[in-house]
This record gives sequence, structure tokens and C-alpha cells, in this order.
Amino acid sequence: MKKMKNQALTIVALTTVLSALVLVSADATQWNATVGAQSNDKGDQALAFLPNEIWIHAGDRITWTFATDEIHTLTFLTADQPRPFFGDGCPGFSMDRATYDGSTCVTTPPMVKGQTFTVIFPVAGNFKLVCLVHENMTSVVHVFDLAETLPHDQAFYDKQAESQRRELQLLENAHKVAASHALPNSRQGVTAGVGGVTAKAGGSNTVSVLRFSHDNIEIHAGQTVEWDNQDPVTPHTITFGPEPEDLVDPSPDVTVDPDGARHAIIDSTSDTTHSGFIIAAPQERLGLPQAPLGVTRFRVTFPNAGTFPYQCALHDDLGMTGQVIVGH
Ligand SMILES: [Cu+2]
Repeated sequence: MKKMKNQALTIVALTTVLSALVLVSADATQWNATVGAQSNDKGDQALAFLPNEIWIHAGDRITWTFATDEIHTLTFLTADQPRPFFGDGCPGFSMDRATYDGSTCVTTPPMVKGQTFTVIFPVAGNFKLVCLVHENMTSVVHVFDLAETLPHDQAFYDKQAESQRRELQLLENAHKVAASHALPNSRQGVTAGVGGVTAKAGGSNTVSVLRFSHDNIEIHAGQTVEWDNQDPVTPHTITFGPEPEDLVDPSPDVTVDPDGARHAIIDSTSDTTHSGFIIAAPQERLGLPQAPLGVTRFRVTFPNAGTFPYQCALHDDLGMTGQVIVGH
């Protein structure tokens, strides 16, 4: 009887050691996720953390791989911290890997395709993950105590990421089709970007088409081309000539029409002009003063014939360029 008791104790002890071993190995679990997705021509961008939501144990680490030529940051702010400008960090940047427990912010610099970043989560909590470049790109990491059971494995997250990627591509296509059927505001109208914000239970994702709808528009001398940005969050510019230092504000030659649209006149192919950011108003939030109207239109009048190339100064590297061909 005593021997059996000893055996039982040994089994209990062994079980304890084994479960401690399991806890230690759970401690070191490596998870993988992706930041962003894009079409082959880079024109369609999914601004999203894929998958949008992950459950892990305290002590685990997640490595995110950046998948797009469009820049993103991987950022965990502290609870009440105002969103900083992405160029400033939070402040400063983590370059390689970081540990985040909610008490001090962590952010990467803007990163692109092929780069990776690893975060270790030592304590339990629910942590919001954001991109400082894109306001409607949010996600959540749930960190459980070791005693809690995790609901999913890596294979589940791989499937979730793929399904969310496909869903965003479908949404992107839907926006393009809708925009191509929409009645333009002007006969010489060019859509400067379409897109949409969508949501998962863990946060919001954005799709943005970084293209001009009529990138080779032909008009007659004396006519006016009107660009409008139909994307709810992504800014664009219409820039003739070299990119100015200040991308946000319009160049000094730009005037404002009675409806709030910006307007320039380009006489010759050596003229330069810059629209500044053409962007929708931010979303309203309860208890805050209402947001001012967005500046969503830019017009350029062309008195003389010629070929006038232009670009979006923010997305030219992704192929967002066009030209206006003015005939006599
Ligand atoms: Cu753009």
C-alpha cells in the first residue's frame, strides 16, 4: 500500500514536471502573420494585418512579414497615447525585435515587402495593433495566461489570413467595377483613387486602388480636367512637374473654387503645379467637434495644346501616374 502511494506520488510529481515542461514549451511558441497584400501591378493595396486577430500565450512571440511595396508600420501604442506621425515613431523606432507589455509603446519605421519584425509578449492582456501610416488598419493580439487554453493554431491563422486576403481583393474589385459604372461629376472627370474601409471583429481593414481612372485623358485646349478622390481615407495628389518638399499643402499658384475644389491653370508643358493632399474628411466621433469638409477635388484648366504628364506624389512609385493630352 505504501509502495503504491509512493508510485502515485511519483506519477503526480512526474505529471507536474511534464506539465511544467509543456508550459515552458508553450512559453516559446513562435507565431507568424503578414502585413498588407497587393496585386501584381501594385495598384490594388489591402491595408490590413492578416489575420486580423490572434490569440497567444504570455511569453509567445509573433513575427510579422511585410508583403507590399506600400509602406506600413507595426505599432503598439500605450492606452491613452495620441497617434504620432509615422515619421517620428512613438517617438523613436524599434529596428529589429521588441518586447511589448502595454507599458511602453513599440513601433517599427515604415517597412516594405520582404522585411520582418518580431514582438515578444511577456504579460497577459488585449493589445491593439495599428499602422501609423493608415488610420483604418487595426488589429488585436490577445495574450492569455499559460493556464488558459488557446482557441486556434497556426494552421487556422494561415487559413484566416488567406481568406481575409481574398475577401479584400474581391472588395477592391467591387470598388473598381462600381467606380467604372458611376456617372462622373464632370465630363472631363478622372477618378484619383477609389477604396473602402471594412471591418472584422478584431479591427478595421482598408482597400485602396492607387490608380487614375483615365490615365491618358484627351481634351481640347481651353477645357478643364477634374480629379476627384473617392477613397474614404487614402490621400492622393495631382502633381505636374517635380515633387515639392511639402506634399500636404497646394503650390502657391493653386486657387479655391466656390465649391471648395482646388484649381490651377497650366499654360505650357514647363509649368508645374501641385494639388496638395486631396482627401476625404475624417470620420465623425461622438463628443468631438465635427470634422471640417474634406478637399476631394482638384481642377486644372489647359488653355494650350500639348502633352502634360503628372503623378500622385505619394504613390508614383506604385505606378500611380497619368497624362493629359490637350489637342487644338
Ligand atoms: Cu496616390
